Amino acid sequence: MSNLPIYEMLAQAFASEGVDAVFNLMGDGNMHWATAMSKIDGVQSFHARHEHCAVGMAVGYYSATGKTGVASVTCGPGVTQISTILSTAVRARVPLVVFAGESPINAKWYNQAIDQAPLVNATGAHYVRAHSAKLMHEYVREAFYTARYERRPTVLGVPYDLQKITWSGGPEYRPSAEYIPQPGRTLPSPESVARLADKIAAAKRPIIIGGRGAVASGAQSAIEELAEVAGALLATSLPARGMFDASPYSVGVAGGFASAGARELFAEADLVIAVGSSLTYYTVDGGALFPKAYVAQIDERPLGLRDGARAGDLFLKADAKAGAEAVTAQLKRRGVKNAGYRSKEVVERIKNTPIDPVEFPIAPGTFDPRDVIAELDRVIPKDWDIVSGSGHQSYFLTHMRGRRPENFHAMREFGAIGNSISIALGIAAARGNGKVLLIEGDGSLLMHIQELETLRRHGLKMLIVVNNDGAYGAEIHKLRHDGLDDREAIFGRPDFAAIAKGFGLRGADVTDLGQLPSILRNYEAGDTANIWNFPISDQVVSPRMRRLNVKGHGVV
Ligand SMILES: Cc1ncc(C[n+]2csc(CCOP(=O)(O)OP(=O)(O)O)c2C)c(N)n1
Ligand SMILES: [Mg+2]
Repeated sequence: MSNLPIYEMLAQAFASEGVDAVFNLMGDGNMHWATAMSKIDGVQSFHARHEHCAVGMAVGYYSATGKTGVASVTCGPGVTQISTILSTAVRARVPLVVFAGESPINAKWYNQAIDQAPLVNATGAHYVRAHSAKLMHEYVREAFYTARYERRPTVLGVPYDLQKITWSGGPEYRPSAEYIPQPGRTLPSPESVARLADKIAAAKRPIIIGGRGAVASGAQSAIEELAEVAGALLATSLPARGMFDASPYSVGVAGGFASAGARELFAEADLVIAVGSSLTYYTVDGGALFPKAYVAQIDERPLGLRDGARAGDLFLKADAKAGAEAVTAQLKRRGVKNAGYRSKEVVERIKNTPIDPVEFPIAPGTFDPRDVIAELDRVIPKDWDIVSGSGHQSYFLTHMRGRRPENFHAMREFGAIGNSISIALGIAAARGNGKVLLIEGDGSLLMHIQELETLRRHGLKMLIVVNNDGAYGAEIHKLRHDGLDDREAIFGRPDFAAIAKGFGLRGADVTDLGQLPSILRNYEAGDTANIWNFPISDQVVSPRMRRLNVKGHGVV
């Protein structure tokens, strides 16, 4: 290993961590390392047009593959650019390692020098200052260990003059996997199982919410069996959306985005069991979703206080699958088999209650976004990945049915717009099958429209649907409600078909929803990304927005 420059050795250490894709934007601080990475067999290199998006692509890559996302940026301005996406990744608990240059450690003055660690730490991410040439292996291992074991984004900062000195050699790199404990599934204590079984035996209207932890643990059928014995309805958090879509007892997504029918059923629930879901502010709709319910959690790391609120009354510390199985076994031993909340009448209610019954006037030449989503849901095959954009329009796509949670991507916990194009690009890079659909707002897409060039240059194929209301919809609906002039948030509907063409992609202006099957065939037959522009009404206000407006404040 000797005679290697440190950047080369660092690239090899990253490869030893199993890295097979890197998302970069180069500068002095990372270009040597990025070039060395690109020469390693089996590593694919991508280059974005904004650092935020390089990291966003790495986040998407993780979301599609479950592998640690890896990005690289230069020092100073390269690092200041990524604070929003780091915050987003921290909230979504994404295992992510960002290789960042630092300004030269031996320079007395350097124009791009800033103290990077506090900036990164302010986002909640971990910062590794790699300032000793001797300890470089330890630094890389710490970065991957923290990212993977703690699911915490980590930035590895290496002064770029240090990167160029010769690695003095040392023992072979030992990857983080050798250090990460593998204790197996956590089993619940018998007392906690008995307590929950008591509650279930007495419950008349239980609902189980499955979250990301349930997806990761492969708990779907264990939860479905528990729900059957308990007579429980099924729901999911937003990130686990789709897990129980095949069940007639599934009410879909819990939380602020829940359908009208789901809200009615949750309002009467007397027991809610969260399995592998930490019951965020979003999932419980700020406490408004199930006010009457006793709340139990089955989780590896149960939280009593979540997002400022009490998150449960009873806690089973357990892996989602093992916990659900233990409770089911206990109920069976006791001979419990409840009808609970399950009846023909409830199945009919779930089937027949519209997602949102409220009607709005739709101006000629515009669509009701609910019709756009319903038609997309019908036409887009169920095995595609769906990426949620942001803004007001993101409510509607939540109600697409029949897609696995592994194929649904919503990293929205930080509430930032503009992230989804790069997340979708990372997913498209991982899948390489053209079956990725991003559904985005016009304002959010324009925030990082430059990435259409990345899409084109790397020959990635995906479909972008723009719900184009010609405005910052989230803002106009709030301004209108508060009786203010909405014009400051209205920009007119951008011509996304022309924008797509300008970037060498293909675009379509949808004027009739009947066009979808044929434009989908065109997309499938071609080899470039497509943007479909849907002029949507700015009069349709989502139920979530209507409730936020009534409250006068809330989490977007
Ligand atoms: C980075 C960032 N800037 C500003 C906001 C405030 N904001 C929330 S939603 C929104 C409008 C987004 O517009 P668009 O993508 O067109 O979606 P729409 O609300 O119109 O459906 C804005 C500006 C934010 N959440 N994040
Ligand atoms: Mg908009």
